[in-house]
Amino acid sequence: MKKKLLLTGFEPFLDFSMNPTMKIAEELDGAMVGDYMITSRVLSVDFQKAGKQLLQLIEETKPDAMISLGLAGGRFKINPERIAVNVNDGPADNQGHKPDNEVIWEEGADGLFSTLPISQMVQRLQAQGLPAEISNTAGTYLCNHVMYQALHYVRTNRLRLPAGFIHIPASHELAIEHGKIPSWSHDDLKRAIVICVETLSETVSSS
Ligand code: PCA
Repeated sequence: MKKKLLLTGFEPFLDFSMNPTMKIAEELDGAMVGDYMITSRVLSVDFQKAGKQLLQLIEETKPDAMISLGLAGGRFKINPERIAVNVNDGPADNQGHKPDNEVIWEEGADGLFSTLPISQMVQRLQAQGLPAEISNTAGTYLCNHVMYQALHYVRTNRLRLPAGFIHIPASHELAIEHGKIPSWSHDDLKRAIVICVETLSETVSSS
């Protein structure tokens, strides 16, 4: 059965002159992976905008599943995230806003768990030769923000769709410019995301 998957990436931010998640999102837009037709978009690194952009995309595309991607410059593995927390904190975003321990949703839960099959994703990635590990923190910056917004929307609207977040390492291209972070080839990063979507497709259709 053909279903819709909303995939998001992010624009460049801080001292990262490019964002590999942006290229992956652009390249997978319109692709069919497993049972999913992928619609992908790039979100702004802007606390005022990113959540609204995502919620608008959900309402427009009415997806059956959602995966957001973010760059974790400095990490070595593909990291499906376990939990998002109800806080914005960190360096200034692309509009110069620097949140200081702000709550995302006043009445929201402190933390919300990913509803993606994160263990199965890690197992499949490792079996295909790609290093992966569940991460227990998505930080408190834009990636955590977008993950929290998606899961809060799913919960408050009582939806049953799988949703969550995957952090990825830098690409070689970015690491050459940046100089101080580990990296993967773009093809392997993209293959990892395709494997995660295949895993989701198989897990959902067998449940
Ligand atoms: N990574 C950042 C924000 C945008 C991105 O790709 C993060 O980990 O929060």
